[in-house]
Amino acid sequence: MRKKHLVQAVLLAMAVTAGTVGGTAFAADNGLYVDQVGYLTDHDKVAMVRDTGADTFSLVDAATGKTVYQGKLSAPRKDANSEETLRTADFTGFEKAGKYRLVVGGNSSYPFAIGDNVYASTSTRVLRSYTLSRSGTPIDDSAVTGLKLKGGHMQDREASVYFTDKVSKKGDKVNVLGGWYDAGDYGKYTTTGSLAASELMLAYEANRSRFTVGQLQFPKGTESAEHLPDVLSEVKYELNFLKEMQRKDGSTFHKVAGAVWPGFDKSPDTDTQPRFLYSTCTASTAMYGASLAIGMRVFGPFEPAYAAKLKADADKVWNYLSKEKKSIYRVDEGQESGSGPYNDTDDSQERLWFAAEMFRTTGGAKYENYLKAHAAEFGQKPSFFTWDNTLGLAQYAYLKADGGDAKLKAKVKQAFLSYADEIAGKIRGDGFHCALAANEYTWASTKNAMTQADMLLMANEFAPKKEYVEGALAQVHYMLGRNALGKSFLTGVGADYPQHPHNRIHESTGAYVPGLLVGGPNAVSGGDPDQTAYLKSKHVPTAKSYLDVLTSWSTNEYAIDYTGAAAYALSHFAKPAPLTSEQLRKD
Ligand SMILES: [Ca+2]
Repeated sequence: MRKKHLVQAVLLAMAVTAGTVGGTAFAADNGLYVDQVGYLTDHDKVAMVRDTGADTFSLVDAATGKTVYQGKLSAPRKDANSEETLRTADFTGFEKAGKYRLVVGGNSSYPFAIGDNVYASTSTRVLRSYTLSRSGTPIDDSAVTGLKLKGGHMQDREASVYFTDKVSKKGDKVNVLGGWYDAGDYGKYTTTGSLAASELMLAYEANRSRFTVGQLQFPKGTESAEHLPDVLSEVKYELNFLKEMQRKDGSTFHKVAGAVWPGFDKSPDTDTQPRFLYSTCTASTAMYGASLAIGMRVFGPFEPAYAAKLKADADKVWNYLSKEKKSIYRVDEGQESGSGPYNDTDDSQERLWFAAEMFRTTGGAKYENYLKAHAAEFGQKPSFFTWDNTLGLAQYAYLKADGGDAKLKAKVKQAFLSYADEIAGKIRGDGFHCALAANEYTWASTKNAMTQADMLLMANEFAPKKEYVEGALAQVHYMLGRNALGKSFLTGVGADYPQHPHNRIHESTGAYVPGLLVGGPNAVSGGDPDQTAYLKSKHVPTAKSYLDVLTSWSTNEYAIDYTGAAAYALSHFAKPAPLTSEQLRKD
């Protein structure tokens, strides 16, 4: 969503829609679309096939080529968003664990696994990507990715406030060291930082058994606590940074970044430009409050004193927002010259989220009173949650809370489930079983799909339905290559994954960080110059509006909140497993 500016003339003259990767002899787009990681036993197992008239398929053992299963393809169906005519190959009945390829006519798919835990390394790589995005600390991941940093943006110890108001003075120095880099740039934002930390904590809360100590194989010297599941050590690193962003009155700074976009040759170590604290925003402050409320619950059993500190900061947020009732998004000239705006000028959904999380955590009447006072908005059908609209998360928190007003709960539940059923309907109607409607192929479309997966899994907690779980898993398949491009949108995962993600750490260090979710197809012209030119150059089907080029930040950049949406869904389907460095590197 952030508007980025092209600062470097690194225009790659490549217009790659389906690159060939990994030395495989199999064409990237031969019309066979599989999840390039694999399929789970006891779940639907479906691949899509471009219609060529063939009406049978087989599965062959990837090592021996021996046929292990044969079946009939479905009748052909036209798919609107990809403009392909597709058949489905359904091998749900084949449950033998192993590595296979799909064969139709003379064509053979990428290999994929069938098993009861095929996403273990994918899920771990996704979680590890946060560790490798840490700012303000040395990183030595020579055992896995080779990423080595002395410590990025150590100047954040003395970031300068960019504006003057009642609380801060322009030029004040504040220590905001640490936290995660947001995306392909080196900004750190309260908005997405709070959301991503929350996504990981909610994933932990929903599936605690999926998170263990030692799971992330932290790089040498990484700050972590042995009594915490690794994911909570990772989240704590971000919460400790967000705490530094909170001001005396309970509000937060909106972001810390440089005044110019760093070049692609700048690593976190060598981008030594001064950094500034820009803006304050009630929506991002409320999101910070929500992350504190969740933190109180998940850290409480391990570290009661830490949870109490989170509570004290959450109280400060509550008091601030109680006094400051208007939605504030402060704008000073020049604040967007080297970072994205994340401009949310309607904080109503974020205030609801904060209140609902506080009610879930504490049961305090004042929090529910806030929800009741805003019942009309709170009871609306949500959309998939985003950094600028967290209504869905607010509703989920309230529905998970003990007690509460039966009437309001029924209304909220009905709203949430009506949206879940709408998602399920879209999946049934899509040729690739993707949840995205045509108008949802926007900037960060893969995140839009994964967030809908998350909301199906959330709905499944109140109203268990096989269709919700299989619909969520279908979005994992979409993300990992079962899509019109035959492309995995998760870096380093699958057979054909992004080769040139918009990522300054990659470009400046030569290391490749796996497990980052890139934005994917964006059919809305104007996202970035490459994407705009591509869409103008010829007719591009909606579901194929993607470029694997460095400078297409509106299709090929990752962000911590995109990856968080993927982490949530994957943690439902993946169990921890002992993994080698090789398994954590790349497929
Ligand atoms: Ca909002």
